[in-house]
Amino acid sequence: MNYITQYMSTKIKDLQFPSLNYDFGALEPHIDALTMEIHYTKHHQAYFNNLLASVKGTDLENMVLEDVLKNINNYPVALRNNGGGHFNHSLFWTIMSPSGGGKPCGDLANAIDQSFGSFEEFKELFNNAAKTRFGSGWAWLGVNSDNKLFVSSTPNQDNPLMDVTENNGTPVLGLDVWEHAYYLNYQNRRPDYVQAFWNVVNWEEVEKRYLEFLVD
Ligand code: MN3
Repeated sequence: MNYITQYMSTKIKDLQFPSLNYDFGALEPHIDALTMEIHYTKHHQAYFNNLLASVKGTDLENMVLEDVLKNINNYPVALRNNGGGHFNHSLFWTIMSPSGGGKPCGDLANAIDQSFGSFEEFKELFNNAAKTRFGSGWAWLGVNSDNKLFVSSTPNQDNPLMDVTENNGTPVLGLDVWEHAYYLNYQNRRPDYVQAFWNVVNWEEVEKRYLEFLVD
């Protein structure tokens, strides 16, 4: 079952920790192997474990994570942090690939041009969102309920699904700008990490998500 379908229908208690479809070193030199290993096996695993622990034995374990995130204001903060953390990282691993980079094509490329003027203008907006997010958080490309693309950033493990965010919609591309995502290789140079990210973006996966989340 792919990631998207899994989150649309799976109860939190039945969620599986996702597999990584490439080696830890596969994204080098853009993202180094040790960062990937620690990020995936320690940080993401901890969000996942804490998510399951926080709902265990409660009615919440029978909820679908996406529904919880969309109404996160009604739920305990542990779900916002760990449910968001699990969702965000699960997306993050899939929208990167050793054979990534380049430009989007097809319907997504057209939508980006229509929404932002050009791919370059979109990248500049996204880069700014990633670079100016103060402290820990994420930059996003999302699609809203009017099928419009938007660029945003969120603090901590929030994401555009959450009712607490300003730009509400479904994320189709996300960049983790927590220091744990880049500090070993880039230290304080977040802009260099943001720039390098474009070399590993899996545009096929981003477009798949974009098409799947368009509202009829
Ligand atoms: Mn992270």
